[in-house]
Amino acid sequence: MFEASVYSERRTRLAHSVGKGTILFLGSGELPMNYPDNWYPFRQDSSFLYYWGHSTANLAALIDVDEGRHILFADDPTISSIIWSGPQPTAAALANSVGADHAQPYSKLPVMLAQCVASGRRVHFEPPYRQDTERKLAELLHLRPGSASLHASRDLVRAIIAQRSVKEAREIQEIERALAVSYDMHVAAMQRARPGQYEREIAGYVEGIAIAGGGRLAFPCIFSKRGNVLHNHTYANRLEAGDLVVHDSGAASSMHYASDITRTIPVSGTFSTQQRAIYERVLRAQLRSIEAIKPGTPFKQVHLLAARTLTSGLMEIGLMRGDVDEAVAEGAHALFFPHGLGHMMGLDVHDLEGLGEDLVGYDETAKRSSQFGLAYLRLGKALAPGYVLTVEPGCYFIEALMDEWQAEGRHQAFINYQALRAWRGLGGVRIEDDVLVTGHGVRILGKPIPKTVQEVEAACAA
Ligand SMILES: [Mn+2]
Repeated sequence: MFEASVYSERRTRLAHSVGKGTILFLGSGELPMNYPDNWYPFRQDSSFLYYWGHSTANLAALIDVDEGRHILFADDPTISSIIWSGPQPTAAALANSVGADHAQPYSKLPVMLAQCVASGRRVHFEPPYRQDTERKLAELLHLRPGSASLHASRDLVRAIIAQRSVKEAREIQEIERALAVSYDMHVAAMQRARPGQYEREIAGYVEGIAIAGGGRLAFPCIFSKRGNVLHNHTYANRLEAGDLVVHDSGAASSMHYASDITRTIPVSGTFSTQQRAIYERVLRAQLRSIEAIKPGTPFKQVHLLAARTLTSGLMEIGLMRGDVDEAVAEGAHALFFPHGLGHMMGLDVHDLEGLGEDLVGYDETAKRSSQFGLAYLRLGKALAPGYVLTVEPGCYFIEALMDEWQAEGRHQAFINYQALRAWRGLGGVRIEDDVLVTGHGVRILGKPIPKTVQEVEAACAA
């Protein structure tokens, strides 16, 4: 954890932005997986982590904005919880270590909330994304079951997004700690992906590195030779010579900051001519996009630059044709690159997305498009110093999509369906790094992970 003043200063700033009323934070509880006492791995709510630090279940907290009081609700450990889970801090110690004014037993929370409501003060809370939190909110605030999201505070949501989007130096350090582990995960995967190995063997090894690094995976790993299935979470395939594997994984730091890296690995250890042709074009799109990042530039513009770079690359090898700008304006490139260029990253791998994807990624500087492909762009708005985001262009050969578009004769002016036949089965290529928007431009975070054709092949050979 950071020192106590970090949390109390963050809360003071938040209270100032929200202005008046009471801000309620509900920490996460344990969630049963298959019977009551067998739980999913615990993950604290990210705003709770940001403002109150503690990663223990069943905590809640209030900021009384009007009185300037910060109260943590927690129960002292019972003897049975100590028997099963070991020594634990008292509620007072928990409150003290995050600079709260005092601790109250959890049972006092409904009483204090009732007082706020009775005195006509607004209780601000974030929209819940878990059913248990939603139910608890409804109970505490006497809301109709299922309606808590409708009563969530826009003022609070906006204030949290504004604050958490701009990363502090200490947060960048945490993200780079996570990236140091991701470096090991990705280099190890390059060294181990060999013909005869199963995807699950590498995926399991990679997850082990994340755990050994002191955290966990920031999200379920993708390790698949069917990289053209964008969120492929199965690891059943046997790797064969000539396969191309998309490996998208990232460690979380011990303080739960995410990292999110993708590399594409040739199982043979060297790229085939076709694989290399696609790989180099995706890499060019990724490098140009990163170069274009600076404060004030809408990320939607950077996404479109990536799309144009990829499109002109695909024109070089005869898969696309016509005018690059027109092809991208019409959305023809989305056959190959149907997803967005990147997203915010922080405590959440898709940072803050629980507060509303459009509220995080869009504003008056960029509206979400409804065009196929561009519509999936999670971040479109102008970038600001302190933002951390991913840059992850890709190129995929998605059989069902190619068949559907060809049958419809879609974008025939820009796509050479005839030539495309020879590329079926290549799978996909994605290359992803995490970057920080600085005062003037951009910095790629973490130690450089092998990325050029030469670097990846050298890492595979090691
Ligand atoms: Mn990502």
